[in-house]
Amino acid sequence: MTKPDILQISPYAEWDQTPLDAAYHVHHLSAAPDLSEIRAIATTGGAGVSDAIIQACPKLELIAVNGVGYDAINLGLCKARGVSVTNTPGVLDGDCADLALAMALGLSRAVPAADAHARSGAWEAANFPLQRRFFGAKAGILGLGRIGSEIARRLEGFDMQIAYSARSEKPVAYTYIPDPVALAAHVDFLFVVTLANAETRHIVNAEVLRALGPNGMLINISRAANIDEDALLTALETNQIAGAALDVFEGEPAINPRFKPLANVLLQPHQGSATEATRRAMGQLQRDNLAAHFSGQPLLTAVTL
Ligand code: 8YV
Repeated sequence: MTKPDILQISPYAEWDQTPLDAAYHVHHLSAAPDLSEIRAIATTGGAGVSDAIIQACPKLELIAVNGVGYDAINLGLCKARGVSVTNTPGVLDGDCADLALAMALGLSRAVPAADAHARSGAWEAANFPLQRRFFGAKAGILGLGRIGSEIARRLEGFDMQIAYSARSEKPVAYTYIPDPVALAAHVDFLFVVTLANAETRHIVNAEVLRALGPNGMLINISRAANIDEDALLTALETNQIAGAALDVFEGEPAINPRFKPLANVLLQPHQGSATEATRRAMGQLQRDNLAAHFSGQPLLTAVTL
């Protein structure tokens, strides 16, 4: 049987590349391939696929994303072209939640700066300043989906008082505060976990940041577009909020240089799902979706178009 032609957008680890090469005739975007026979595209959440590439593949049937986020893909265009989209939900929730907690704890207790204090010998001259207590505080979760729920479950172990916003109230014991401004005003730590789309663009704006206030800390492990980054930088520079821990940035991997001198930020290079175990599971789910498609089975994790 001839292998289906697929287009790969960005490089993969060997454990993903080897099985992909075994099952498909893989064309790499970096090699300026002929796109006329491409039936599926394999990409990542960050890289997505441009409209131009989708348009240039006349036989395209499926875009399989290695990632839970599909905001870098034009779903309207896919729908119009009859192209299915799959992502990899579920398998990365635990790692993303772990990192959100690590970032919140690291920010509130200034772990990176304290490490530098011990490492540099500054401790010999002065004790490290006292920091902010995390356990027992009020936490807000903007977007109580799969990852948000895993964060909340972990926060219960820290005796946090948990509130959340979501499109509708959920059968959970946490306080439902749908309005982002009211949620921010209510909490000490605001976790941004919502998926990114036109509705959520800049959902965390200057008003939300003002409501979070000078004792409030922001943690973003979702997408940069959910926050008005310029407003956030101003809020951080003027101590309008106490601090921010960020895993995602506008224009990443380049980040706005205004972040670099700030002492009240903790910065991560988009690490939410970045453990080997989770990346292997994501790759497997992506290939399972491709295999389901090419064997005429229902897709395992299709995105609703
Ligand atoms: C990675 C992500 O950027 O799942 C997502 O949406 O942002 C991340 O897990 C990437 O997609 C890994 O391939």
